[in-house]
Amino acid sequence: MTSRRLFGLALAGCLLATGALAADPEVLLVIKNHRFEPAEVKVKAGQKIKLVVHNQDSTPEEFESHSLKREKVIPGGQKATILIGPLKPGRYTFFGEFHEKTAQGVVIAE
Ligand SMILES: [Cu+2]
Repeated sequence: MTSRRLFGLALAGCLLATGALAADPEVLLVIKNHRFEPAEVKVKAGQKIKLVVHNQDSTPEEFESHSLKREKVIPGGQKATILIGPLKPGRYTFFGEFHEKTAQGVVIAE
């Protein structure tokens, strides 16, 4: 096999690997002024989702959801990735445990 052909195969392998990663959709959630933006996140049911939570406040927040069975502290100014799903169709509420009065949101899987 020529080296050019080997290179071609390696490239095809990379593209396939990238495709596999892209299969888990990413949803960006921002925390700002102790609120989640957006407060309502729509996702596809039956699929794994990467929630990327960017805490733009200077204080830490804890993403917490009983229905999603997740909790994670995100320091001020930091990002955290939270893997959820695959979810059945429905509503999954979450909140910021450190600012529960204002930091409220819901993941809607459909
Ligand atoms: Cu907690």
